[in-house]
Amino acid sequence: MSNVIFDLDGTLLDTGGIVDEVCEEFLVAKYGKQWDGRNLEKRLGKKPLQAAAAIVEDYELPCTPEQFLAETVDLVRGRFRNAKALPGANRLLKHLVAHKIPIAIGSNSYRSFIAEKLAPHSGWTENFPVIVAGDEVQEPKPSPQIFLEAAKRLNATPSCCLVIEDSPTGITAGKAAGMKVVAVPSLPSKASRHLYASADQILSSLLDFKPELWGLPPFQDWIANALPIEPWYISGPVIRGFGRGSKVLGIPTANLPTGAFSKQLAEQVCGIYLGWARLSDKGVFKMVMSVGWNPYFDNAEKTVEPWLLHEFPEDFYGEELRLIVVGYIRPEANFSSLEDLINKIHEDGRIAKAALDVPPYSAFQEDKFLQQ
Ligand code: ADP
Ligand code: RBF
Ligand code: MG
Repeated sequence: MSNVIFDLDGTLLDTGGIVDEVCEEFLVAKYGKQWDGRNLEKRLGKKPLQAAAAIVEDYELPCTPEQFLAETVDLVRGRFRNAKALPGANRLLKHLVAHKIPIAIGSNSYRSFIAEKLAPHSGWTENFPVIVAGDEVQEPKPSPQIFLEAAKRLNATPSCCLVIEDSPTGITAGKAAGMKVVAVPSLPSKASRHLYASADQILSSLLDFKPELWGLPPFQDWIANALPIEPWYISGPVIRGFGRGSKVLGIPTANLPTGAFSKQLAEQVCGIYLGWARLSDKGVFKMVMSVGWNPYFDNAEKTVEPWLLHEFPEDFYGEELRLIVVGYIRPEANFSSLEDLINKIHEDGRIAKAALDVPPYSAFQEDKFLQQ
């Protein structure tokens, strides 16, 4: 594989959050209706007018899709600059550019929108000389036209192109173009997994992308079996969790209420992380943490559950816990037995313990946030 074609929205950029924000505000203000983000699959990877039609239908709005789009498009557009790069996007782009791998964007969005979305991100406009937009081809995804045109402009044969996509529509398009396709699904839940079945690989996020599987140069940025990340900081009182950490697994996890940092949490990839914990006046401890939905137990909400790598004589419900999360270990997984899950968590614990002794992870033990 010598070329990579990226979808933009939901793959490199978190624009879904912006659409949600605008729809939430607009539906209440204009129609007194409550946005709940339902039926994302009808909008994901679609052209703007198709997405608008889905919303008009789903919320029974007394307007045409054209009117809805006309009234909301500038609101959404005004917020493009707030769209954040998805976790792992900058890391992957920098890597491919450094190794001179030709890259392109193939998106159903309009050309002018794409330019505005790329602009705030350092290096993105310059690094994508090839962009094929929905308004530059006759048929948008799921037709292969966008990706075939991108290959043409890259001077590449389709079989030498890898597509990275978050939407089922885009996966269909990439396969129809005769390309390899890696999916990073934006649609959550097991229920939508079958929509991604034709992808060559399904990843939880770009953090798990392994270039060498596709004939591309490998990453060399893992340190001590973990990937250093932009640190994130959260805190709160320890609350009761699902009551199974110690009882079922023999591994206690100190649950935190997520309300105070729900937006921050929504942006984080589900997975296993390492970092440092300050517990009330008891001290600073190493920790390994699960972030997500615990697929093995099929929870209904996204939680954070740190296991402090220290023996405590007693429970500490209600005490204040502050966490700095500094490295990523692996995606959340499902397991065929409880024993396999427990073994994996112990392995995560060993990785965290060792990694936190070395830079860059070790330095955060001294972070001001953890001082009393
Ligand atoms: P819950 O489901 O209520 O979170 P757990 O069985 O997961 O219950 O136990 C977690 C509780 O155990 C924590 O809230 C904390 O009070 C206590 N605890 C004791 N040792 C530890 C540890 N090393 N790491 C995390 N929590 C611990
Ligand atoms: N649950 C899962 O369903 N899949 C996992 O891959 C997973 N990994 C974990 C890793 C660590 C380090 C910890 C502390 C927990 C993990 N769990 C995982 C969460 C576990 O299911 C949870 O702590 C218990 O359900 C108690 O709430
Ligand atoms: Mg717990």
